[in-house]
Amino acid sequence: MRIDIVTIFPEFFATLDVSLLGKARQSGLLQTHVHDLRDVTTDKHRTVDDTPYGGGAGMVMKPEPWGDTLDAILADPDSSQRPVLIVPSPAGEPFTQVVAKELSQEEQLIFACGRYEGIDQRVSDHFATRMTVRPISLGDYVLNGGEVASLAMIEAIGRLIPGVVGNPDSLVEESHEDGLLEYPSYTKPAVWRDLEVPQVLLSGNHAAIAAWRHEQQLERTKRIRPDLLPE
Ligand code: JDE
Repeated sequence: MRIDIVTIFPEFFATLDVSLLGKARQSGLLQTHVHDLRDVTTDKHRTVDDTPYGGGAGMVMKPEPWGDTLDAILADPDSSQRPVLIVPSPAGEPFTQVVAKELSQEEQLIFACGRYEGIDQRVSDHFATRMTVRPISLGDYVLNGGEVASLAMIEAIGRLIPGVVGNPDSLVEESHEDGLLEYPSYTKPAVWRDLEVPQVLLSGNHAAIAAWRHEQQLERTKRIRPDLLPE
């Protein structure tokens, strides 16, 4: 998979060198390209924003630097035929494990990291003819820019690329595919600060352990995320 990131803060993406995704990049399973939006500006102040038409607070990102940067990415002979343009935004569709799985099967993703109050709408409108544009929200809160949201999505997507996670079993168990929250996990020692590991986990009875874990998942989901349960 190829991932392009367009941002005015390329330093945020230095962390792509570490951990699992760093290994995926070293092994060639993942290529990442970070583009500084200000590199295509020509004025002394390297301006990327301006005041909103119609008035209102804050600034809006100008369309020209986005157009020039995205044109250059599409013109790269290694770019795919129709990449997916992901625009992190509180106004996007919710990011879920299902969305991560879909995106992990794409050849090329481009993350457009907006700052200020957002990006001139015509950038999405124009590139929708040349890419699949998906505004995506990490959750119902406002960040200062799309960078941190992009990093979270890249991590969730990157670990689903075949070969990136060492043990595929760990993907199946955590996959949220049953739509329930995870069961609680324990490891050694069996007693820590007077707290004991639940006896059933030490019993060796695999059916009883599976039943207990499922019960724990249901109880947690009912208590913390009742919206995930069917009627
Ligand atoms: C992504 N969940 C939240 C923020 C924004 C007022 C202030 C700022 C592309 O347009 C954007 C992007 C962002 C940054 O992303 C997030 C986010 N998932 O905040 C604004 C909108 N209204 C606009």
